[in-house]
Parts: sequence; structure tokens; C-alpha cells
Amino acid sequence: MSETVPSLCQAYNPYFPIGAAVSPRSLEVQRDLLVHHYNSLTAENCMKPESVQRVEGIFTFGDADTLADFAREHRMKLRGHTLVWHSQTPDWFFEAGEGNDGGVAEPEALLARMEAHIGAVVGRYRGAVYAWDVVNEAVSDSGPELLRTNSRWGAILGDDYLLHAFQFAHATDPAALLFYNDYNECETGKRDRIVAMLKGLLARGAPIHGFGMQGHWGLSSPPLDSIRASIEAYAALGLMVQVTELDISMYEWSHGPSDLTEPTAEMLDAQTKRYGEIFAIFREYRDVITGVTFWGASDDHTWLDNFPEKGRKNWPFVFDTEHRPKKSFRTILP
Ligand code: HAH
Repeated sequence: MSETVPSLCQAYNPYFPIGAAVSPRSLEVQRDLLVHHYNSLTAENCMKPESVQRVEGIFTFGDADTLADFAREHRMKLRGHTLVWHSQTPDWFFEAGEGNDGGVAEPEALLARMEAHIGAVVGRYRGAVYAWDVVNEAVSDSGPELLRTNSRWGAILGDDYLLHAFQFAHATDPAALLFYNDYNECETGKRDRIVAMLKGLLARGAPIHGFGMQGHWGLSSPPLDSIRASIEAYAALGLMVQVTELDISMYEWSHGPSDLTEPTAEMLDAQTKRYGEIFAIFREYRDVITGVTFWGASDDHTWLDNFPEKGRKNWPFVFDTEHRPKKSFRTILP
């Protein structure tokens, strides 16, 4: 099948690498598709703290190694996701040690755990992972505060925790590109907070090289003008921009449950048009965009099947559930 279909990443060679988020299972079931169309991979889950250090001091790198081996074998780039995050991180990071059950970790203890975690994970994939999402989703959705108030990293360490995370990552692998990554990155209020937060980090000399626009978008939002303005705002900081988790949901955020087992023709048409417009913008900004990664590879597997509605099937990619190119595939070819 894939022989007759032009390779997406080859078509994008003059622009930027094309990536997919994967799991050990998707490396098997989506293997041919991945090898033909993608030249960059991100770990959807298997490099997160809860996957690699569920118990303090006991590192489980099996799945992440499988992914790193696959990327090396197929000469694909590899992005690391993610080191410091308020979610999918075991509770023990934030708890006091033995003898103080139920207590909260001292700042010194949490900082030491951060350093040990980053040192072990970044160290293991030095030379394999070329870019890390060092901190994920630290900025507040609503304001007026810049940083989200429900992060235990921030509650225990204060706002400095971001600076420390970037410094530890840089000390471990000085050659790695270090990213701050976030969602709702095109919404004006949040964009302003992200920019302000990044300016603060840069002013304090943080070794940060890029901003990751997650790109969890819908059929009509964010508006194209906001996408454009956001790329420009982040690039104006002197950072490279990557789209790190792209998917185009068939449903508005507020849409409730649905029983659809296939996308409607209207959905597919709207998605096709939208993908065409969005990739035209990405190509326009090829000087600052150094990668575009989908948060999956084809419609048979997407986190959106369970978010924000559990069990609601979604079809957010340019390849269908059988790995065949959708109409949207043709419209994104340059
Ligand atoms: C992302 N959060 C995470 O970065 C990724 O690690 C996870 O696998 C899936 C999505 C996105 C997100 C959102 O768009 C809205 C609210 C919370 C989280």
C-alpha cells in the first residue's frame, strides 16, 4: 500500500521533520506507516516520570529503550517527553520520606529528586534524544497568576522549579535542545502568560531553546489568525518553535458524548480544509518551525478517544483507522 503513496516526511524534507507520538504497541501495529511517512518520533507515555521511575530509585527503561532502538534503526529523530510535569508523576516525588508519613517533601529533597530523575533519564538517552520537553504545562489556564496553582512542583519549590529543571537537563546533555511545552498556546490570555513566563526564564539565563506548541486543535478553533500570531509571538522571543502534539478533533470542546462509529462527510470535509490551511501556515513559517509532530500516527489510536469524553471515537489524523491516507493527506502535501 504505502509504496504508491508519496512519503509525507520526504515531501516535507525542505521544510521540517514530521513526527508521530508512539508506544511500543504502535511501533508494531503502525510499523509500515511510521517508517514510510514519519522521520521523527515522540514517546506518547513511556518516557514520563510514572513510566520510568514509578518507585524512587528504580528505573524502568524497557519501553523507552524499545522506542530509542526503533528510532536509531530507522534513522528517525527522537523527542523526549517529558521530565517535569504536574501530571503522570508518582506521588512519592512530593512526599516526605520514611518516618514522616503523610508529610510533604522538603524543598531540598524534591530538588534532589528532580536532579536525580533528570540526570538518569536525560543521561540514558544522551545522543539518542535530540530534544526534550523539559517542563510540560506549567502555565495557568486562567490567570491572573502566571503559573498553575495545582502543581506540587511549584507549591514546594516555588516558581524557581522551571529554572532548575532546565539547568539540570542542560548540565546532563549540553547538546540537547530544551523545550517548554504547553496547550491552549494560541488562546490570547494564555499565550501572554506563556510569553511572560518564558521571558522571565530567559532573563535569568535559563538554557531553553524552544517552545513546543502542543496543537490540540479543533475544526474551527483556534482561528488561523491566532495560530499565526502565536507562532510569531513565540519566535519573537528568539526561540525555535515546534508543533509537538498536533491533532484536529472532530468535536468542539463542549460537545458531549457521541455514538458515531465513523466520521461524517461534513466532518471529513471540514477537517481536510482545516489541515490544508494549517500546514500552509506551517510552511510559511519554515524559518522558525523546526518540527511538526502529530500526537499519534493514524485514526486507529488517539488519546482523544478518551478525552475529554471517555469512549467517544475521534478521527484526528491524516491517515484513517486502516492507515490509508485521508483527503486531508493530499491537502497537506506541499
Ligand atoms: C497533553 N496534554 C500531554 O502533553 C500529553 O503528555 C498527553 O499524552 C496528552 C496530551 C493536553 C491537555 C489538554 O489539551 C487540555 C487539558 C489537559 C491536557
